[in-house]
Amino acid sequence: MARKKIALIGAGNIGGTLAHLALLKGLGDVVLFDVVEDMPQGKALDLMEAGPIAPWDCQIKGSNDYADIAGADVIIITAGKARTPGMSRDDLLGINTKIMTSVADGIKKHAANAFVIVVSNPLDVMVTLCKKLTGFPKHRVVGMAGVLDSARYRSFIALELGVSVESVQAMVLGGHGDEMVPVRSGCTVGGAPVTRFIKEDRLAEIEERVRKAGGEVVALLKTGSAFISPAHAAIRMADSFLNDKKEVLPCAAYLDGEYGYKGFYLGVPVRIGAGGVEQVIELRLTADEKKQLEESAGHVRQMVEGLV
Ligand code: TXD
Repeated sequence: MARKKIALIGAGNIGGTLAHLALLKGLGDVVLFDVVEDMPQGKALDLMEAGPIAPWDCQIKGSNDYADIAGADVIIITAGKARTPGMSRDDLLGINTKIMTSVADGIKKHAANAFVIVVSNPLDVMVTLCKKLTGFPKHRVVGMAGVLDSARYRSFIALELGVSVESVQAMVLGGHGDEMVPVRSGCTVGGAPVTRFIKEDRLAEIEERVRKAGGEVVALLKTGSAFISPAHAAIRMADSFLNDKKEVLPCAAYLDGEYGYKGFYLGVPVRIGAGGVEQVIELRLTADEKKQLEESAGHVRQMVEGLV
């Protein structure tokens, strides 16, 4: 069976890490695209030369020509500016809107049947813009945020309790911003509710750290934002699509009435398989979680109003 084809639009910190992970997991052949001349070709050559050692046989090509993404099964978009200290994700709106416009044009022309995972910030706006500009159906355009935010929630709970991260299940819904919604009522440790192990006020502190976790990394790195964990998150989504795993993952998905919202993207649990976003899963939320989700949805709606 011919190998799948993965096109990475943006060969920066996350893009380069995505290429590495895709090859390590044998997900398919990789095209690493960027507008910067030669840089993707250099990263691709370095990765190719790791093949005999790793080992992997999937091919990787660096490119500055959209024609090279032709026939891609999945596209992961990280093209755009990243935050530096003092910036909010929303501060990236202007420049990254211009970048997304050029990216959407390229993928529409050369890979019109691909499943598209958007990573660029401000995520909820960029994924909305990508769908609008490509005209792709809602099941083939999704945003990566909730898998990362939920992993942060799980990491901090596991750290607090000294347990394996694999024993902690949790989801973060809503927009990828300070209003994101850690779903405490669904957070479990070894299958038991987290509230059996951690007091409410301490849980609130941990959840606030989750909301600000991106900024915490930016403040420490000083020259950019997190890139290894976002890459793992996007690859998890691509893997579920390419291998029809039907994982239920929190992602920015287009809502058509689910959770009472319609016509824009919001972080909700979805089933990802060969059909892309195959289903939006509606969780039963507490009254407080519903209120938080409403506030988050309000911020996203405000950001996406007036988009093309
Ligand atoms: O959870 C999430 N969704 C977020 C997303 C988690 C972390 C980072 N988040 C955002 O991803 C971040 O705020 C940025 O908007 C993107 C990419 O972050 P990364 O850290 O990879 O940024 P880099 O290293 O600056 O890489 C961006 C690349 C860079 O090589 C540019 O040359 C390229 O994007 N770029 C373009 N590629 C294609 N086409 C165009 N027009 C273009 N413009 C810049």
